[in-house]
Amino acid sequence: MKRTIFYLVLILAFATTGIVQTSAQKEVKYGQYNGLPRQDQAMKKWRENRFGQFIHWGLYAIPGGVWEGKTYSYAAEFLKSSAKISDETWDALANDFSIEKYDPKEWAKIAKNMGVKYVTITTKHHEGFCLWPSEYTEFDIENTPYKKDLLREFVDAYTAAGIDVNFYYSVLDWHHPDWRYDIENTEDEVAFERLKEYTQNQLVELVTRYPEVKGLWFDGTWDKSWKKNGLFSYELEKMLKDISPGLVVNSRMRADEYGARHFDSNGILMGDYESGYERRLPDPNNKEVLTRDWECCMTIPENQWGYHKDWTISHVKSPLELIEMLVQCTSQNGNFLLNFGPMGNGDIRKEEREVAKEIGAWMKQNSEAIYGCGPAGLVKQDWGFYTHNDKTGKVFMTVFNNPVSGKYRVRLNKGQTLQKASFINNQKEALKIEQISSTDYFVVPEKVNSQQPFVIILEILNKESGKFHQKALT
Ligand code: JFZ
Repeated sequence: MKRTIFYLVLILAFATTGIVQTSAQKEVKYGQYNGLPRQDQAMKKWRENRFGQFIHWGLYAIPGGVWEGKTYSYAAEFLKSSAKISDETWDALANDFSIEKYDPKEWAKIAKNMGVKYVTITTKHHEGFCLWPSEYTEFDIENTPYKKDLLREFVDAYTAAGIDVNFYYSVLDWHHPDWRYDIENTEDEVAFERLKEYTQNQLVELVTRYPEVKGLWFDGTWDKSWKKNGLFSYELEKMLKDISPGLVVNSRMRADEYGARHFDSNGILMGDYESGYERRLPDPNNKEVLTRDWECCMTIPENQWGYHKDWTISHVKSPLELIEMLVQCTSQNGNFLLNFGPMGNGDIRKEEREVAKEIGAWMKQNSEAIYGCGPAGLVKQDWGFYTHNDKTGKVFMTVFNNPVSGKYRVRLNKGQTLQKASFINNQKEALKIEQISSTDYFVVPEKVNSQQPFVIILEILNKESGKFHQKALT
């Protein structure tokens, strides 16, 4: 009896604190309004692209993390704040933005050879400097020695190379007098209203001036001021999509009316894809990410987005590490956006050229395992990652870890058989297969290249339908 009373009291206590009601849905007015995942052509293209290039370029590329002889190890695009540089001094950098080595056609060629299908460029980062001639500010490319619209040249060059162009835009703006971290009084409120107008004007300007743009990548949206303006970001997303149908927008743009970001207060993703994987990847066994679109953005050094002169201050990822990340993202339904920070003179540093070249060489052989691919719905094995092309039904195993036994385990789902395994670059020749049980096999190649990740294509047949493996079977 005592125990029953004890439990009753416990239940009552939880009920009144609301803990037992965590599953209750809140009414969210400014949350997601599209059905997700989006299945229109523009979104399908975004998803099939899988591999993109991020470009962080602005005035911060000129000092490159070094100020008055001192090297600042924190992210170079934050130098104004790390080195406590005054607005005046920073803004004067625009006079030195002559970018005499800027050659967008060459940039596009480097990107194309690396194998990316899309690019996302910072039109305005936190410093507030605009890479396009904006009607709404003087702090832009027009007022530099370069004068010309570098963004137009960029969009043209990348578009001609068949690479989809997306714009990054930071709402947070250190240059704009009306930007506020929080809204604490009427003065802040009035100022932030002007900032909202500026933001909207510039974004409308961008999607109108550059109708080729495929997507917007918002940043600097974590401040209280923005979080208090859920309705505004909700309406802005709609407005921009009306002007530019098909536009793909990241989850970082929005906050709902309760200030929840990326996911609304009911846990529903906002925007079209999740953009929270920043310099990190999901756990390889995370199944939740398979249900939605997402993108991981990655730096080559530890944490440098803008150009930093000294890359010896942190670990610099090798092309092999980056290829592994790209394959992992694909295997878990995500895109991989690899960052480049061009130099203040417009050149691409040699380390980045080298990375691009090596990834490109790998992609030339193996990109069939990336483009248009996604999760395979098979149990992950230690040798690496499976990817799968829904259209062809092909399954790819990309090997990063060679087993000492020389045997590569494959575990199928019930009702499937492994018909054939072959190297991606020699599909006529079948590799030896040993069946271990009704679901498990070993693929046993005679010889492997242990210097590079390699791809084996599997033909998996579903016994009942006679069709090749489909992801939906899982
Ligand atoms: C932001 C920027 O501050 C940075 O300069 C760069 O542009 C990057 C792509 O985005 O940095 C972030 C944003 C979000 C997180 C971390 C750094 N985050 O969610 O952990």
